[in-house]
Amino acid sequence: MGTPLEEWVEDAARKTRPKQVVWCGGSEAEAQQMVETLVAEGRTVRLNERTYPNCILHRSDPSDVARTEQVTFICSRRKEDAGPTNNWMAPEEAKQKVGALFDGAMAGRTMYVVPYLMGPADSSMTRVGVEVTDSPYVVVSMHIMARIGKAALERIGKTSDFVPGLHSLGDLNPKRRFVLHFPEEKLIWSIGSGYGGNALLGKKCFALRIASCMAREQGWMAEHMLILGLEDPSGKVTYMAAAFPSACGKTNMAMMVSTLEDSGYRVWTLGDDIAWMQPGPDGYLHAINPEAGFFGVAPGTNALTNPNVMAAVKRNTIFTNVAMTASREPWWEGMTAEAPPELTDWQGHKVSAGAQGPAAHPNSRYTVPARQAPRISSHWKDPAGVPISAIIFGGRRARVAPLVYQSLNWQHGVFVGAGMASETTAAITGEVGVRRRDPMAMLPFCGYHMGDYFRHWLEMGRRIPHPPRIFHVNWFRKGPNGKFLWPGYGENVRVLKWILERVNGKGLAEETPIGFVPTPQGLTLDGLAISAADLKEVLRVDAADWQKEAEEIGTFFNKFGDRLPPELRAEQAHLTERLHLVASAKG
Ligand code: SAT
Ligand code: MN
Repeated sequence: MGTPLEEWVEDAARKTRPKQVVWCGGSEAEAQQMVETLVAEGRTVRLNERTYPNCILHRSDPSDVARTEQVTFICSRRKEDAGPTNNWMAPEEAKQKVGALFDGAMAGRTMYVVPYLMGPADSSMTRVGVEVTDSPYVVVSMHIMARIGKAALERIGKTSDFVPGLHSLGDLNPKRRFVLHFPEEKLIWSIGSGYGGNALLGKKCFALRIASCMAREQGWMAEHMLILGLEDPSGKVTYMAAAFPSACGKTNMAMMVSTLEDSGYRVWTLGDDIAWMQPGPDGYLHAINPEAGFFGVAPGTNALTNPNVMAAVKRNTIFTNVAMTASREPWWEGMTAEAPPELTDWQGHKVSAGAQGPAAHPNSRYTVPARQAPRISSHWKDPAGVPISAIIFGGRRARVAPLVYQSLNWQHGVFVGAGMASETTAAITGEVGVRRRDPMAMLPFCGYHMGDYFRHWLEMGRRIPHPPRIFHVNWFRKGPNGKFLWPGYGENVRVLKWILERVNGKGLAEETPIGFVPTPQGLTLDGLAISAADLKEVLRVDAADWQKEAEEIGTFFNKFGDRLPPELRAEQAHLTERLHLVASAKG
């Protein structure tokens, strides 16, 4: 009898029948070996070794370029435990149907066994996973995104205390693509895709969907949040976690180059996508970044919008589905004002100037080690995590939501997060720009009934003696001319500065029906070219718009039936009441 891990790996091999099984230790030599394999497969090229040392460009199958939510399932025993926002499949049915696809799926291929840690090796908040996969691209990506090898194996030892994830490319046919989560067993099965969150099982599948279930059982939180530190002129760093849907700028925000550096406000990077948080002995909510790398959206990134990202991706980086210049450098829309004269597009075709459509896929990505972020915080691997003073929710909203507002208290903050909405992006397969409710940016990632998830949030608030203050931001509001009202990127530090002041009981604000909104004087605006009219508009709370918003949130809440915590229904009623009062005072 082997250990539970050995037995599970043997089982996986018996089912998928690979020609060989290779255990991955995470060494640099192994990574290089995998790159050789990838290059030989023909969809991967090495980039310019002089300007982009140790960087590769991988071109995915054209039908496999983003997460596919419609084939992502929560396979809980009872349907109602998956809730109304998840696709559900009965575990037995899932194992039969998708198990058949796994039969012999790795025939002729190598099965790689990737043991990995989510979190620093010495943290009590860290958890372990093992992914078996037949994709060398997944292995090289996991090398960057997680901590692989010995430390993970040591932690597992003879126990069964790991989250197993079985992954195969299958035949890459979208019709035979499934991403399955078994929350009771803490097991992941994914087949038919090699892209991002569908295939790097440590990321959304484990660190969010499965971890959200563990967190609820064990009294912590697994959230779709970046983590950053804002240093003030005294040198003190205040930590914040922010939840935005995919491709709304989390990586850019976490790696922001503050435009207020000269006056002593600097942003330190800790994480760009996922935060695991637990109350610490000091009574604060502490956060770790379970990942070790960033999987960021490339298009739009440039030396002006985010010099830190541009510097970070200059070496040891995997680019996926970006374009390539004649000198074998990566390129994407928005990187330079004009496209280079000769380009190879994301599918490997030569394109000439004026060609139709983008040369880089809109969801093209860079995968970069976190340690390469120029402003990586010295605490990013702190086993105790960092104390979080502010939680920030945000989305893409062309209208309605002001630049920033602060919730009245934790319960109201949970309501703000639960009612969040955003316009969809290229990070998921489907139509772009459609507004959808995306509570806490967890709609596609919560592994259980979202009504229970809201309840868990309320419960956590009661258990944290010094809970973070909760805010909402919107960098994407547009004026009547369709232009963004706020410059965004490094200028967003001005909003963070106000948040910092509010956390410290300062910061000028007006109390509105939706919460505290900065007064125009409350924001530090020196050096910023924004007209008084635009500023007013970006901060405006329109009672009529918000009445509609409140109504829509109410309708959305109906989905959750009697699992919706009554506190949230009450918050929605209070908001409606406050809006009514303001409207009638004006009317
Ligand atoms: O593909 S991922 O899920 O890793 C990226 C995202 O959609 O947030
Ligand atoms: Mn994400």
